Amino acid sequence: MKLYDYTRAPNPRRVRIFMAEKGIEIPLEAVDLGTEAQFDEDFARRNPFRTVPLLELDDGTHISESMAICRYLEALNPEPPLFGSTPLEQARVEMWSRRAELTGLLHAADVVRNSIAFFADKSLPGVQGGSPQIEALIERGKAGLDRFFRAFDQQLADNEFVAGDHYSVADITTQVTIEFAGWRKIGIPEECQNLARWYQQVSARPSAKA
Ligand SMILES: N[C@@H](CCC(=O)N[C@@H](CS)C(=O)NCC(=O)O)C(=O)O
Repeated sequence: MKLYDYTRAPNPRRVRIFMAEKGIEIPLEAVDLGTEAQFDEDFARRNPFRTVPLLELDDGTHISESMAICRYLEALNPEPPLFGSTPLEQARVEMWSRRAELTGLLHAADVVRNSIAFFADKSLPGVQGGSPQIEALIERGKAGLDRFFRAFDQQLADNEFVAGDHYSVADITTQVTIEFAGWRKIGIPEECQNLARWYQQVSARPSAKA
């Protein structure tokens, strides 16, 4: 097995944190997004969506999409369960995981990809040129992130972790979203003390170094 990775990018980091939490080691191969290596023919053949992370199995099968990779690894290494144990826990993890991705990570991506010069004309991941930046998405992304911070802060007022009593993939996506928003100096609002407490806690886990 091999994981195509790029250290600075948020999505591969989700998988590396997941692996660290499970104690799984998989050889990493860097795909340098800085030099647009994702568009090289060799990589594009492996993943026509031209994004990382990408998991390559020993028989040549490829799995992309961070959460699909994590689900595969969870099935092979069930302990500790990071997608929930009981049916209710699993539903809660899925709910908060999707909320983190749809109302957090994607807004952070809108802000970053529509404001940094490096992404001019490639504001969409995996698309080489022809996707110009849209300024209005920066403001919409910031407003979305503000709602995300406040909603997750409220959830964390009564819960130790994002999906309830146990650490899960929902925590991983939330953590990476906060880091990604930080690229544009957007931080947790002062009044979101529960979120700040939780962020400090997950950042102190050994997996945060992944
Ligand atoms: N939904 C995908 C998103 C993958 C993605 O967008 N990856 C980024 C790095 S964080 C990428 O490969 N970007 C390629 C590009 O910028 O062209 C996942 O969860 O894996």
